[in-house]
Amino acid sequence: MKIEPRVFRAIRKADVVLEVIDARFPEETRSKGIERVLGKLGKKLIIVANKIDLISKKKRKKLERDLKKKNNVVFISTKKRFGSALLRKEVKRLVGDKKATVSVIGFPNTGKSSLINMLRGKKVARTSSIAGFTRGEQWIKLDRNIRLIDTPGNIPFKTQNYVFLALIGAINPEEVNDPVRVALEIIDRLKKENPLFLEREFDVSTEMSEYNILEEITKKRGKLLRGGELNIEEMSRIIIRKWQGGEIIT
Ligand SMILES: Nc1nc2c(ncn2[C@@H]2O[C@H](COP(=O)(O)OP(=O)(O)OP(=O)(O)O)[C@@H](O)[C@H]2O)c(=O)[nH]1
Ligand SMILES: [Mg+2]
Repeated sequence: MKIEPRVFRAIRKADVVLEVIDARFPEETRSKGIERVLGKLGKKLIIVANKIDLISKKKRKKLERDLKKKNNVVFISTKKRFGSALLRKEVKRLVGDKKATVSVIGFPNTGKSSLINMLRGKKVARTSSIAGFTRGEQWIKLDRNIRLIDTPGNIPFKTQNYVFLALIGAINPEEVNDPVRVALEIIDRLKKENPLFLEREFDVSTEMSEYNILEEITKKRGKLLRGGELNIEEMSRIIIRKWQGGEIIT
């Protein structure tokens, strides 16, 4: 298992590693390879499932059951400023009153910088919706005994799957080559997991195919090309923007 040098540096110094994952993509945003290495090095791991404001209670409960079987897990939403105390408590539970170094790792855009900001209680690390934003390494004192390292979000994704990369926010809506495919994926998820949201937000019936739903939304929002044809592509980018902006809950 080849680990990014900066990630490895952070891991090497840490007693406890916080692996930030996106609660909407718990499997895809975990690095089991790195988790195994942590185990071998005797480091403690806490999986920090972030962005729980973007999933339903039901999904969260299920995820909680699945993850808690084998791992230390804390559910947070840096956006709602939820989970800070729980996380500190979990770190304390693992290290007691000893001096400890904590580091944060994770795939791009999972919310590593946002988490550090939340723990510190004020904005100390910059956040950005653009993947790979954090460059320098920072040390932050969490309390008397615990210090925290901010590592850049570079557990690099291995996948080239642009639909997934767009959903995770690693590609900007303007740069997605086939926005329609991504929008259809979002509609598909909503249809399966939160049809009520789809109906309410976009005022469409969920009985149709994903493509028909997308056409209907485009019509309802009046996104037309010059000749009067539906501008499905523009509507798709709007939907992707909403998804990445955290306005869509599944
Ligand atoms: N809805 C929601 N959005 C969040 C949450 N936490 C972070 N975000 C958003 O996710 C995006 C990425 O957050 P960052 O904190 O910059 O993520 P990062 O892991 O440091 O990203 P890189 O440094 O680019 O790898 C930003 O647009 C945040 O506003 C959350 O709990 N809920
Ligand atoms: Mg960052």
